[in-house]
Amino acid sequence: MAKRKKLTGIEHLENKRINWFPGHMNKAVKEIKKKIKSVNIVIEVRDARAPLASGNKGSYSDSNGKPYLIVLNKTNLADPKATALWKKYFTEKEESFLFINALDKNSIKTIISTAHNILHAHRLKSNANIEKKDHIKMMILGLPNTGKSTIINRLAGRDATKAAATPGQTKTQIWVRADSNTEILDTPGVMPPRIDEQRHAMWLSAIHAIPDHVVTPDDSACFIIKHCIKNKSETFMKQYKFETLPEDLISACDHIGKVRGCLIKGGGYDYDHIYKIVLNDFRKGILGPTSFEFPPKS
Ligand SMILES: Nc1nc2c(ncn2[C@@H]2O[C@H](COP(=O)(O)OP(=O)(O)OP(=O)(O)O)[C@@H](O)[C@H]2O)c(=O)[nH]1
Ligand SMILES: [Mg+2]
Repeated sequence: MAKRKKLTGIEHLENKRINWFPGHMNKAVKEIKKKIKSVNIVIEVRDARAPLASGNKGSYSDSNGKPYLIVLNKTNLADPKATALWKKYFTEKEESFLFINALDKNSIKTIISTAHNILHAHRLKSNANIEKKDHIKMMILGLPNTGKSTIINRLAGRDATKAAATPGQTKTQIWVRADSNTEILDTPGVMPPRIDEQRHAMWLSAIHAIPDHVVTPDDSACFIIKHCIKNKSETFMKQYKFETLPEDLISACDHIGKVRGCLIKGGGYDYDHIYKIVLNDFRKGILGPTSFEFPPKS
């Protein structure tokens, strides 16, 4: 039997150091730490496709004992099997968590009631007779593009804070009244100061928490294609009309170029165009629900 060809073209990524922590994030962290004292509960929004890699709890360690709720957003883009495992994981870790899809009305409703319940349980620890607090102030924080502002707008029922598909939309903190009893502070997305594992950087780039210019669209798109091939993704094959699973990255790119008509004058394929198509399709969920990260075994 012929030996299977090795995927070529992106091995260099294994050794590539990717970090993105521009100056404004440093400022954002300082402002978060200042304001955290005046809120009742902190909500950290993560991406359900990478529940630990898209977390940044360590950067806000000054949240000194504030009730903390982890909201894992974009479940509609994540692999449901992985999400089920993650639910078990967070339950075992005794973390307060919610898996949601901010674009779904029913899913979003649970955030405010859960936050009220967590806060009440927290207050009961210091006073068993304390009454439930009517009016609460919540702070929403997390990595860029995880859906913080979208969640706030959906909870408020209006476009109170800017939300869009590229990371770094929210530049300054903004208070939004979601209902008569709930005020929410939107904050700019903040990356962890260091990304130790470079595959995490690739995941964060694929889900667009890191802007394309940092990792480059070429590397991100190639990473996604390689991931789809490795996982024998049928949705990927169907989307780009592959009859059999491509053997390597280059033949996969050429095939996508052919079926999508990404040709350049004089022959050959327009790879920039191919990468753009793959990135857009992946981020819209067209290449199927994908989870990059699974709970650690131990
Ligand atoms: N598919 C899907 N898309 C979502 C969901 N939540 C948010 N989005 C999209 O994700 C993109 C980013 O949303 P934002 O709300 O601006 O994200 P953010 O966390 O405020 O981003 P920064 O302000 O840059 O830190 C937008 O295009 C939203 O429509 C979700 O649950 N599912
Ligand atoms: Mg925002």
